[in-house]
Amino acid sequence: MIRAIYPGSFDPVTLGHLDIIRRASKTVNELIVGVLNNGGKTPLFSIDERVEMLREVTADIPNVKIMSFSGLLVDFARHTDSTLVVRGLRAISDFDYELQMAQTNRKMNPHVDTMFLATSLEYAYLSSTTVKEVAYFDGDIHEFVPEPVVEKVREKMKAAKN
Ligand code: COD
Repeated sequence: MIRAIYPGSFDPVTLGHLDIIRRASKTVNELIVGVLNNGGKTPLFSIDERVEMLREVTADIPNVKIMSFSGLLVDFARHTDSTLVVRGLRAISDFDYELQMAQTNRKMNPHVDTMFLATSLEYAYLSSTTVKEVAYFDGDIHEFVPEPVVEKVREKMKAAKN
């Protein structure tokens, strides 16, 4: 039985994240998408909104569970009895940070390993930050985020500008 965590900010969830979730869910028995509740940056969406959006767009994947977490990822792994962390790699620029994080986590909890999935080519450029920037300037984000998320981002941006 392999239970894995796919951790992130998901502010908001993008098609790149969803692609990693779908592919990872096929390689493990259970995949917990762990949404960080105490990141350094102020998120656009609250923790409840991010969890809710992820639940909506993964509702058709039976072995995926969405949870929020605070504090250290290795403690969340211990708490959920998970032995694997899944991360997506888009470009070489992701690599330094990801390697450092994987090694730090392994040092703190040797029972937790990290598995990297290479981004699908069509999403290699995509990040939550890009989505927010395009939406801020009223650009079309249909190609970037799952359909139910499009309107939610637009509404947030409208509210942020007022
Ligand atoms: N294609 C493929 N993968 C993608 C894409 C894409 N287009 N976009 C993003 N991803 C991947 C990212 O590479 C990442 O693996 C994952 O999806 C989530 O991305 P984000 O940006 O939503 O989340 P991050 O990177 O901000 O998440 C950071 C964590 C929350 C995991 C990290 O800060 C953390 O674990 N914090 C808890 C504190 C802790 O334990 N710190 C010690 C670790 S050193």
